[in-house]
Amino acid sequence: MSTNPLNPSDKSEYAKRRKRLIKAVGRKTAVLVPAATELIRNNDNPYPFRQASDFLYLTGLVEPEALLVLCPKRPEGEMILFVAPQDPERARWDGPRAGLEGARRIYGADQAFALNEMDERLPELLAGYERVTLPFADQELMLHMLGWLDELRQKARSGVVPPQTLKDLAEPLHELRLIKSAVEITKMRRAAAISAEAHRRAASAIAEDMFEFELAAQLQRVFYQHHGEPSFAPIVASGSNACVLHYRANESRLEAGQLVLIDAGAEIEQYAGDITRVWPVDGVFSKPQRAVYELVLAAQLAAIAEIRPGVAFDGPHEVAVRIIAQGLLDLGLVTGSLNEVLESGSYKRFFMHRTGHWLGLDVHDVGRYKIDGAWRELEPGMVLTVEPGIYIDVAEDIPKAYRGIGIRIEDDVLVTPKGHEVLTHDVPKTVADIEAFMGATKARLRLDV
Ligand SMILES: [Mn+2]
Repeated sequence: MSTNPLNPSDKSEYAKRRKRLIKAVGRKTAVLVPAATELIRNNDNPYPFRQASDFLYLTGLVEPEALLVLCPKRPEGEMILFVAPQDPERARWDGPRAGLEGARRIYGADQAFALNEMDERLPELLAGYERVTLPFADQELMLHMLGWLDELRQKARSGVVPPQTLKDLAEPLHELRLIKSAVEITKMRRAAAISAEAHRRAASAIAEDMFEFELAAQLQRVFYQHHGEPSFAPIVASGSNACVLHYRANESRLEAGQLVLIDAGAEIEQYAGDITRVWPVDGVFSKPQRAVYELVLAAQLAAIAEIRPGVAFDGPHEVAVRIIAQGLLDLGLVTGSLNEVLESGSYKRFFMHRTGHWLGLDVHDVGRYKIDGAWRELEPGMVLTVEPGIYIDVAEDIPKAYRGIGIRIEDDVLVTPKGHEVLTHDVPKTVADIEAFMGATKARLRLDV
């Protein structure tokens, strides 16, 4: 558990976010945001703790067993934290906690209470608010909420009016999280740069007969050396394993003549990077591999070029689909006219996912993609991935040369006021750059022996 104090600029950033949330939900609304609970991996042994992104976004506190309560206009202060009190006995085993004093001093709570006082104190905190906004997805908190409302209803006779409406926290909060602040963009640039460094390191280690998990280890070494961790389980997929979109076994051997697809990213200060690159095990693409690679790359570059404020979220995907559909026709993998391929969706046999997703505290970050049924427009401060792919199954009707080729190319892109910025630019991507990078690596390895 991290006990790092917040630096002063972060402290005011969290205060700003809480203010914005209060503004979004209205001053007659109380807000409840729970921390994540610790999960047991196996007997007595917890998973590494990861704070709930919503709670983290509003507090910076990385501890389980906590609840943030925002009570706008309350004379004693708007921000209340329920936390685990300091406990010397538990600190002996698990390290110190912020405690009630730390909740106030470090995290800026106006008042702090022990978490086990929650049931006793919540009804009085909520009394007088018209609405309560809380995560509907949290069943345990919802059950508590019903209990608190019940208690308030019983007191209603004595003139206290309980809140009449419950609203889901996800919508207002996730809209805020979708637009990244300057502080967040700085962190995301670092997550992107460290993710890129990890990909370069893994690529430089690629050699015939290596296991996929050995490459995963190269990636993770870089993440952990920067005090980060993987933002999701790394995918290292050689040969036709690359056609399994979420391949995680990572236990095949790399063979000469194959490609190896690596989809991995660092989580740094809780912000995710997410990069995919494809490398030839020998350092050189074969002609069919190169043809498919160039096609995906053309689609990816064109999709990135689409990104600017005012473009629909789907715009980059549509551009990528068109290029890939035409390319599949040129390769003879689909038949008909371009319009027929697009309308029938026959390209989806080889390109079956969307071109990207939001990126932030969560690798598949929050925020709606559509508003009232229509794709929303991109705005400055949004961060999304651009990751078209082609996955050619091993089947009788596929020319032998193309069977089992799986290619995805992914970068993280910030929408800027004038266009976009590719955060993950620092990994080779063109065929020439990849072959030069791997050639240089192999030359260096030859010198080593
Ligand atoms: Mn991704």
